[in-house]
Amino acid sequence: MTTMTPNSTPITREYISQLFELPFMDLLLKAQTIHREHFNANEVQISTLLSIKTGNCPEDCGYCSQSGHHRDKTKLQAEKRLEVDKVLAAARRAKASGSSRFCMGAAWKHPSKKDMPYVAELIREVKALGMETCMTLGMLDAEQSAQLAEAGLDYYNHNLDTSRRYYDEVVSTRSYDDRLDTIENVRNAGINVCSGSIVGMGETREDRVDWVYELASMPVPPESIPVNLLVPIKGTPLGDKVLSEGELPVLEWIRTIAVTRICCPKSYVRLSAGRESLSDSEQALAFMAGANSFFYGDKLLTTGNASQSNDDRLMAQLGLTASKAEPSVVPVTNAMSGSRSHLQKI
Ligand code: SAM
Ligand code: DTB
Ligand code: SF4
Repeated sequence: MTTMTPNSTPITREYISQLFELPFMDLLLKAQTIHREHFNANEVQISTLLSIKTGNCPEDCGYCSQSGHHRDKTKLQAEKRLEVDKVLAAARRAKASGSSRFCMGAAWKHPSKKDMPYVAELIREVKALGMETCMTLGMLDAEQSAQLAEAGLDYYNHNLDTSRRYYDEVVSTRSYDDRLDTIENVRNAGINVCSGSIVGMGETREDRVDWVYELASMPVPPESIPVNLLVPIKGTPLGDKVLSEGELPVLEWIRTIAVTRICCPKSYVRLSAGRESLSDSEQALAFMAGANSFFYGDKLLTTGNASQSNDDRLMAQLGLTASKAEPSVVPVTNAMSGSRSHLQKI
């Protein structure tokens, strides 16, 4: 089943490219209108992240502080697997502060056989607290995906990160097809898919078009789509490149969010890495563009996040409320009314 445009034609790269070219206000109105047809526009889903195994990763992702390939320059201190009790204490704190989902990340190429009982225990125990669970542990085969599904995992995060074309500039130790295989294994195991990208790594708009096309043309697009804005980390190849050549304008990241919302209308679109450096107004525009999820808590995996107190104040100012573990979806009849004819030209 291919995702369709509002005119009921299959989504094409040309359509996505035309969306990117729209005047900013038209693009935002279109994204906000589509958002309201599928979601309560004043409700956001909140997740908290925790790194359960930090650093010395065998992969060479050019943006990542945790790659063992860049550790001489990033000086990131590697850590062993976090004890179950410590993970659960963090999950309890996240729940108490309003998060509905707890997302656990590990700096692995893939989980090893001896890691599987550990991650299965974490899934069971975090679920027992009444939270949704998400994990991001690197590549998974079909058997591992089935084991995580059996333990009750709700979401698995595995990003495409960029277009197939730009991919070789980003990572060499795992292929684009490896990533698609993991996503397919997760999907086949019945786990919800969380898959997104990083924008601002030196890729072109055409690369962003191709990445949206990859998602929108999946048999079922991911339920959750993080649109990370690169956190440029000194000592990583892509961080250093962006720090010397200049960062992508924030409005292009917001455009990417809006286009993602339009092309994957039923997915949660998440503001992920990069929020710490953004103003309130930039984040408000990102929500206007159809983002309806974000990471809450002072830390992401290894880098800082927008502070909880700032997020609480911003949510209050915008009138946003946190959705429960089972997010509510507004029926189409409650959606913003008004003519959409001008939005259906492309
Ligand atoms: N090791 C696992 C993997 O890569 O599959 C999971 C953890 S990894 C850190 C999860 C995602 O975080 C990456 O795919 C990437 O999209 C995002 N990420 C990592 N470093 C980032 C950075 N500096 N800026 C923005 N996003 C980043
Ligand atoms: C995702 O797409 N973004 C999150 C989550 N999935 C695991 C990770 C962001 C990491 C930002 C860099 C860091 O903190 O190390
Ligand atoms: Fe390892 Fe994930 Fe970082 Fe890549 S993004 S180096 S796989 S932790």
